[in-house]
Amino acid sequence: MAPVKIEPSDALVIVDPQNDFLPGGSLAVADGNRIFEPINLVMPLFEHVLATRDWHPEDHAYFEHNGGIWPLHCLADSQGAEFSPLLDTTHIELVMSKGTDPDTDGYSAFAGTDLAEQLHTRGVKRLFICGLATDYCVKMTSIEAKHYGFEAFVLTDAAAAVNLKPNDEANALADMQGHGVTLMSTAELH
Ligand code: VGL
Ligand code: ZN
Repeated sequence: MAPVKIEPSDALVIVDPQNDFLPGGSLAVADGNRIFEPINLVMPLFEHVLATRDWHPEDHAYFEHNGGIWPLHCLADSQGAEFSPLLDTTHIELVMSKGTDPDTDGYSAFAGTDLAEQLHTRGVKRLFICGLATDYCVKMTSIEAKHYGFEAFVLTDAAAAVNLKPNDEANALADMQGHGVTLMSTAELH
């Protein structure tokens, strides 16, 4: 696609750049660490930088020990829920916790949070979404962003997938495009 010029009404949204989703973590994305170089590089270009964090209670319904599909991860206040030391946090103006309700999956950063309101208050119109994981929280956040009236772009070099099944990433990318989300690389941002 053509280069995209970053405007003051744009926001970078970094989804769940947390230890548990990275090598050594309990729900590790194999190549997750590759996202940090492009993220740290583009962060200073944005007027608004927000991050989300998966922030679960131990009784969350989707944990394996409660009959769900996920190993225990991102327990609120645990080391695994901390941001990766590879992330430059100096430009982040707001951190949203999500997944705090034990009965909803909380994949979308808009689920159970006031993210839409926070963005509207700041006059934000377009979201450039990156982080972890492409096939869950990045996907659901970008699709829901459209529902809330934002233009949504996913920075594919700055996002990585869990890939429980080998095609999950490709399917997620197609799904996002089908919902009007634009896929692009950080190299196309100016
Ligand atoms: C996520 C699975 C479970 C994510 C969070 O951040 O994409 N995936 N919880
Ligand atoms: Zn989670």
